[in-house]
Amino acid sequence: MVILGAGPAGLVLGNILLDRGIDCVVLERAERAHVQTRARAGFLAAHTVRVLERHGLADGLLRNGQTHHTCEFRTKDGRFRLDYSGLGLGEPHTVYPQQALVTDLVTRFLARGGQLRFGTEVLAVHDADGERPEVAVREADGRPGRWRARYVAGCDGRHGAARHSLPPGTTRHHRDLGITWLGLLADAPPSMDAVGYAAHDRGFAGHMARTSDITRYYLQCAPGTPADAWSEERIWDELDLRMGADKYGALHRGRILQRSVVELASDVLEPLRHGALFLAGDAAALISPSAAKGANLAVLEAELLAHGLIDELTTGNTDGLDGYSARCLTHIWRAQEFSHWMIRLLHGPSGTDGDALFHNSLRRARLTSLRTTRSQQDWFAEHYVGV
Ligand code: RFL
Repeated sequence: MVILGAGPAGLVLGNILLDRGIDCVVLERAERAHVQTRARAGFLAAHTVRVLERHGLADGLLRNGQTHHTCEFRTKDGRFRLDYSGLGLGEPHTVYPQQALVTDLVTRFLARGGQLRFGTEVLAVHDADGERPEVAVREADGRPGRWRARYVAGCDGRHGAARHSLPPGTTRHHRDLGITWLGLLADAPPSMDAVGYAAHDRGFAGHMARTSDITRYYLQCAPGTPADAWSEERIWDELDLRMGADKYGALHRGRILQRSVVELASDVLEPLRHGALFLAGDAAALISPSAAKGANLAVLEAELLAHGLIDELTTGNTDGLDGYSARCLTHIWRAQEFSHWMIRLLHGPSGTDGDALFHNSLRRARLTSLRTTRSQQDWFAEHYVGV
């Protein structure tokens, strides 16, 4: 088995397979230090934690993760909180930085004797419909190489080689939302004990804890804004303004450790299987980070794929592999639907023309329903923490 990519999807898959004695190699373009420090997600659903626990991969997050169960919405009408762990499914999030999870998964995979080739760039997957597909790579020393296996798992993310190796006939559902965020990682403790969503006339602002010292913030900016366009002072002033710091307390400021431009987009491929090539995680579907679903879907899909492969390789039962694509796509589309609902809730057109006024009044009505209607709150909580 060849697995492309050492992100959450590839590493969860690799660990589960290795644990069941299935020979696999993980090919990763980046160096180990890079994958173990790449800050991205942080909010893990209870289902994700259960999957990781089931396979002995949750020690670090159970030891160092923090439970989170409240989110707060701020608008010019005021603010309100939802304790989502007391609503819907009754489940909290576990906050554990993705780079810490990836570090745990790498360590565990290597400790189990797994082969993990860092610095190995996959160029293409050939002959996916054949008996032994071929994976063409550029090895760490720059020389060309190739791997052959019974199955190949494309877990190499949104810009990976698996997506570019698909046969004609693959359907791509794509939506560019025309919304841009600055994704910021601040060397500052969280400023509130909740996820904060500010729907402001000047644009969206978000606050998400990562650790007791590090906080992720998002700031909507004009499309095309370069990551370094805003000074740190301007970033903090704008966050204060949109988060209503004058009414609700100033944000804890600190150095901006990392910044990236996040273009909100959705991209789903269908089907997720082409012969012996399977897609999982961001390689299968890209989802905007507004509802914190990407890493959770990646883990869910990795487990489904692992079970399908184990069944096929140990008993010859192909039901899991045959149903893999359809099962994943059901989860993916439900997550996409919720993510789009969140996007429409948190972003609106600027200006005062009739269309902008109409859309923004709808958003206000949606927020009022969420603030006042128990059934709406249950629906929100179920989708917010569910995958
Ligand atoms: P990854 O993590 O991108 O890993 C893919 C790996 O493949 C490697 N690779 C290659 N290797 C060999 N050859 C090639 N040609 C290769 N091309 C790529 C890459 O180096 C990499 O190591 O994909 P995976 O495993 O599918 O995991 C997906 C998640 O990383 C992603 O969905 C989340 O980070 C999304 N996301 C969030 N998800 C959540 O569930 N909760 C969150 O709070 C959350 N916050 C976020 C996020 C994503 C963000 N970015 C990237 C926009 C916040 C941000 C800022």
